[in-house]
Amino acid sequence: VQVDNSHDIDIPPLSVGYALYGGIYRDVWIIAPNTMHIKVTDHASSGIYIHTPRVDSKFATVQIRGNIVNDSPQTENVRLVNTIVDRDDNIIHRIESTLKIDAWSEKAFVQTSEQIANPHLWSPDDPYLYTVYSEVYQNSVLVDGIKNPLGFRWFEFEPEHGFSLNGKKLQLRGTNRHQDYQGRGQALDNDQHVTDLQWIKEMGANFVRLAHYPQDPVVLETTDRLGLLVWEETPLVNYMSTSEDFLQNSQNMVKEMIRQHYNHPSVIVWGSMNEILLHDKKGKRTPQIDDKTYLKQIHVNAYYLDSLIRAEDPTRYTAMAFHCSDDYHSAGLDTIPQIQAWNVYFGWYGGEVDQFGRWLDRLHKNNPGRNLFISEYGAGCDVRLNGENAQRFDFTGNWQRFYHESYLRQINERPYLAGTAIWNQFDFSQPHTGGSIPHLNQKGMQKWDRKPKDVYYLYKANWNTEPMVHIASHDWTKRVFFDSYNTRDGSKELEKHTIDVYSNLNEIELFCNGQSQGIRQPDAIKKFCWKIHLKSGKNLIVAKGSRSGIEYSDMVVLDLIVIPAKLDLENMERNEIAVNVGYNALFVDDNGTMWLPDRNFDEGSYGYLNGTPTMVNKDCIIIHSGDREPIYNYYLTGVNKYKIDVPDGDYEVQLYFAEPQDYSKNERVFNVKINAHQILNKIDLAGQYGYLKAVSKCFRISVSHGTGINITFGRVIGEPILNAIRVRKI
Ligand code: GCB
Repeated sequence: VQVDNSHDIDIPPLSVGYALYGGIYRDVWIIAPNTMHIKVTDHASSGIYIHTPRVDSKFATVQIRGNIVNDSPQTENVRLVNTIVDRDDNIIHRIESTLKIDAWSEKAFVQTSEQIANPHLWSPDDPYLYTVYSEVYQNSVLVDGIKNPLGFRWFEFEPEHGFSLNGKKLQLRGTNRHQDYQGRGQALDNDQHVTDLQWIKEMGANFVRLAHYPQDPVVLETTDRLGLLVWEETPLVNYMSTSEDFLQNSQNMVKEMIRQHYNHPSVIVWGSMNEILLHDKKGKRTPQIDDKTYLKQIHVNAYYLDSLIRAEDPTRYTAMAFHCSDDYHSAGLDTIPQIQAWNVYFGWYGGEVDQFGRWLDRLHKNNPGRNLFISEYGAGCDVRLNGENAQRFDFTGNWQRFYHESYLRQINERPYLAGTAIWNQFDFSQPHTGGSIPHLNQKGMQKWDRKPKDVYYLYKANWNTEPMVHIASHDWTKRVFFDSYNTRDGSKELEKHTIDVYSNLNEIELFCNGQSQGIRQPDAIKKFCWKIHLKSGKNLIVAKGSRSGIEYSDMVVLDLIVIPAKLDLENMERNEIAVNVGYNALFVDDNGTMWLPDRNFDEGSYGYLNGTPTMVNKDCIIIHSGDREPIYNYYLTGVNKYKIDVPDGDYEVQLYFAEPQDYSKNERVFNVKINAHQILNKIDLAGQYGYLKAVSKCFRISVSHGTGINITFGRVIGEPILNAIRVRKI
């Protein structure tokens, strides 16, 4: 068996935002059937299609379709037996028929059961599965057989009231899943697929979107078994080719997906494309597509694919996921699928988090009679970054939590919404993306190695009813406190630190170093908040609550690093201070170096006297940054003076730079002085080192007469910049 994944303009996907590793990474089976067998060549399906023409809580009927193939030179008679058994292997119903099949040919069959009384319904809370054994007998000898899952359930999407399952409203609370694992790429073991879905179930989700491609058979087996409703989709992402071959390949993918996974009761939605208007027909990312001919062809293709899904499987719903662009409306794509779904990132790529609800209400108002769904929302988080003053796109855990807390509130307030899906359950590899860890999409609830981030427990507290308590600071164990805050107003009162707890208990008591910090009740999203004092060094934080007389608790040790009002590096870890210039949060790198947040200069401490904190373009990847990408992601631009008030003595000063603009020689040139010494003369980062190259320069200096370290920047051409600084006492 060979595969070839070279780029082909006629095969989707043409462009994606995730790693497509290629190769054979799933199980490959060689099937050697008897001459009389259930058809094995129908788009790799099981050859048997099961559905339930009628289901309610009292009765159900089952219809079983398929084809039997006679690969022999004689006409043969066969007996076809379909047996439905319950979870305990009790036979519930048996349907038998005989078929006469000509030599070298196949015969289609349809069997319909009688009414089955009191079917045990399938649902996320009670994913009860029956099994259908399909057997072919020739002269009473069993010659072929296969088993398929069967679940009794019915469901509906309704524009004003959302989704209902088995006659009851059910808000679809979901997430998205990519099959990508640290160190494995896409070549996951079955166990890893199963564990992924267990994590999702444990979080309390009842829905998963398998974005952006059909997934391993074990994934669907597991969603059936665990009770996770599924949206599966074909990989038409970002743009399309308008050729006839492309359409045919896309249609073939639709058939393969539906026929292979038709029998899984967990599947409720088939998607055919994702953000198909993100790029123009040449594959260039564009804010808007004006090409009318191209859009017209896309419309035709979208219509064909959606109609094909409806024809292949009228029992499920069709969907398409769009990005926030009016192009979908002007191209008429938004009215094609039965579910109009949107990928929404207000508060991440741009805008404010609370725009989400307002935007959604407008969409709802302008689309009466349409089923609306949020197929993606998310924010990136690198657990090495944290701080009280989180900002959009800073990759801190705090911003990711703030973003999801706000979205969850807004979602809960909109019952017309059928459902939502977090982007993404797990961090995943994404070539060419920037951010604090390049090539990694960090919007996961869990890291690439599956370790849950604090935000995972926000959803668990809200969606899983099993009692739990989580202090939302397991990823934020190092806190920074500037002692200068005390001296400013003369008080010795330490700044207070935020402690948030996610829990589904009615009340929680928090303890810091054995002392109660008070009992709190939850807000609407099951969050409990405290502002407390921490002492310098280690602090034991315990949160406790109870339900039905049983106590539940969580604990974490927080390490408070106090930056003295008067800097004296001899009192600091490793005798050094490192500052992530232009950045708002703390970054602890793999060597344990703590890159402090930047600040305006305070007498006796450190900081900038001027300059503007700036972020590099989100797609930029810094070359030679090692594990220290975060120190190059932000910088001060237009800086003239940076000051670090250390006592007299000898110091090693290291300055870090990376040219953030695609400049060539002589577009940004500056001088740098430390105290009276010119240490860099006409440095030209782009000209000497190149665009986005990590550069660091180290100097030894002596400080005397109480001047501290004064770094001054002299502009020759353009604005001087600085990315980070590290000072060590020697
Ligand atoms: C999207 C895409 C998804 C990306 C995600 C992101 O809208 O559908 O494939 O990974 O945004 O993280 O930007």
